[in-house]
Amino acid sequence: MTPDSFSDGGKHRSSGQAVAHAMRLIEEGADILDVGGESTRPGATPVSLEDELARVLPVVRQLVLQAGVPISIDTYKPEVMRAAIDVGADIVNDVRALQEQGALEVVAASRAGVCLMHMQGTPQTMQLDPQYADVVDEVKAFLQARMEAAVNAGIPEERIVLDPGFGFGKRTQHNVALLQALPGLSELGRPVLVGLSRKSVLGYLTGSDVDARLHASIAASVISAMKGAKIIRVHDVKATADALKIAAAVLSGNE
Ligand code: 7PM
Repeated sequence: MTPDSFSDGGKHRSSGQAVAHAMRLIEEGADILDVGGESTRPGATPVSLEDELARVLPVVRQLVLQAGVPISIDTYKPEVMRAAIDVGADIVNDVRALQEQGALEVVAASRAGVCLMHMQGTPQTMQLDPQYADVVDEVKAFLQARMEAAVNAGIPEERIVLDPGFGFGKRTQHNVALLQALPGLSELGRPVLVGLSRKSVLGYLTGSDVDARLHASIAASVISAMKGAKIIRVHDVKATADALKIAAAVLSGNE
């Protein structure tokens, strides 16, 4: 629901259009819908609380009634989390891993699930000069620490999923290292979520522009699944769902 959403370009800006698109994604095989009102694109300008609420709440409200799949709210603002949960959102997807003041408490006071994501820096500056001694160790330690903070705040471990945050303060080498090391993240004991769909790292590796990254995105989804990811966040649902059926067939009896 952002005018500058990097890969869908704000194509679904009116609530009606967004709901129609969401219903199509479900027909294509989406198991969860993630609704966001502030772009996390590198360098994107922040959105006011009022604008974000006005963008996402009508859509969340309608999808809760209509979608028949869990609805996730993509926000780092505790006020947006609470409002979305109040109208029926099931999951909080937070690129700041509940580090905003009051965010842990909002989720703890609800029955919502939460995705805790790693990011180095902020969306405004994260891609300027990402630096790690060991990206895999640092991401894993961060996710473990945030999971502990969440559990200490009263969020049961069973409600948490973990995400290395591909593209969020990472160079190609860091993204590739994290994908290679994905099985190690599952050792933290919670499902791992991966979002690589159409991202720049795929552009660097293929030379393809954002609107021509479907094949690279499919490859990334299949590799992620084979390396243990349980939730894959994508834009191209039908193609990904087909590809993941092959991965699932290979994985069955093997986990
Ligand atoms: C640059 C980085 C441009 C990221 C656009 C994006 C994720 C997410 C997004 C993710 C979780 C995009 C994004 N990516 N939430 N939100 N994990 N949990 O591709 O990887 O839509 S925004």
